[in-house]
Amino acid sequence: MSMEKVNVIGLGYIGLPTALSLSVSGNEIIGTDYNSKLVNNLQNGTIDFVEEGIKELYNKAVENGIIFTTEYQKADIYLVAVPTPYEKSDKKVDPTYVVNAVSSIVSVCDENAIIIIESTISPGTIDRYIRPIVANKKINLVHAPERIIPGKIVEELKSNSRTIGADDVGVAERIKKLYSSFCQGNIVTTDIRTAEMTKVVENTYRDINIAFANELTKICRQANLDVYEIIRIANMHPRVNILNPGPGVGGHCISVDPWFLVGDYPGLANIILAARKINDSMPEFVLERTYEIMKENHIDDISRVGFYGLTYKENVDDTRESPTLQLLESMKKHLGGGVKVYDPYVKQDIIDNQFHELSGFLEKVDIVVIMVGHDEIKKNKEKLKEKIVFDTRNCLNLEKLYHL
Ligand code: SAJ
Repeated sequence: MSMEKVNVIGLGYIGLPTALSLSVSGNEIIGTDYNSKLVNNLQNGTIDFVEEGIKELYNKAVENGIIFTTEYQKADIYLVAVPTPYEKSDKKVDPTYVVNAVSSIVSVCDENAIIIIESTISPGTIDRYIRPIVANKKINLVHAPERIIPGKIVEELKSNSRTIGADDVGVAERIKKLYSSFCQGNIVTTDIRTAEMTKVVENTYRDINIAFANELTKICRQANLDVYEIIRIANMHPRVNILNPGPGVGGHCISVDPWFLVGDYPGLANIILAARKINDSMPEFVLERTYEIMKENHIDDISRVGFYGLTYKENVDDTRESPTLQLLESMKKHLGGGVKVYDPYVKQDIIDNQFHELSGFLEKVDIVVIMVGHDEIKKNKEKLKEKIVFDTRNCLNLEKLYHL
């Protein structure tokens, strides 16, 4: 196996596990991040996020000599995994971090270096923003978007198949070899624009399919039918696979990437836009349904309503764009507030009336709205026996439950 010297830029939830995996499989790895606190923590053995198996991977990588620093280093290959935020107002990708990373790389690297962009970017970003930076140098560009799912990152890094887009076939083959040092899935090589588009298409596909399940939920509510029973039966058809309805779509991928297509192809991206709107309407739907349940049970004190879960999905600590935060935002718009909220994964106070302990939270409320199906609540479901429970995730098997 050929060993490569790689400088990984951005040590977040994609960059760090990728750097560790590359190091464990025998490559010479320098991990760079401009956040000196994060780098300091990594130098001292502390990882800033929760992921199964990451600590073991970290320990092995340290044994293999991985280095963490705030500086860009001379290397043969650079792997950029910095965030790509999007502008809330116009839903366009903000490539500033990627652009800055590539500019910094260009100032330290030699000719013939390879720069891999792993960050999700909107289709066309490399042509528009990255090529101009490297234009005068002999530098090879690659786009190798990731597919790992938070909660199963370490496992999926190994087993997922992946895409490598490059201008040059030789470069693509070399990078394929690099990834196959830890990745056992199929590695497909293609051109850069195709790789960019494929990544965004994958997340858009999922958004549309979740939106379908959510729209069915609204229809079934009006028709007074059980959506879960309908999905269960429909999915017995060999070519039907409907996803799970829920309180909305959060996270930094599925709720963001489809907007890139809407922004760049207005008028063409119709089903994509409709899906986005349906998924974004779900927190409000949860609120309306909560209000109905309050009325039905003659409860009019909003402070007796508790929302369980603040993260965007189960068993992770990431709250970005989470349905619960969207819901609280929408309550604020209507001058409402006062509900109680608890999440076992969110240790800091990020909102009003936030609890940090399950029993204390349950004591203070009569209605519990399950927004996230963390294992914690599944294990403690007997504690909900005396409560009115609205399970938006259909994750609890209790005798009396309200559903979406
Ligand atoms: N959700 C539902 N119903 C479902 C499935 C999910 O309501 O049936 C909700 C979740 O609760 C969550 C949101 O959708 O709020 C997104 O969660 P997710 O677990 O489906 O996906 P992410 O955002 O954590 O990760 C996605 C993955 N992409 C796809 O599955 C196509 C992952 O593989 C990507 O690497 C990641 O985006 C990314 O970084 O792009």
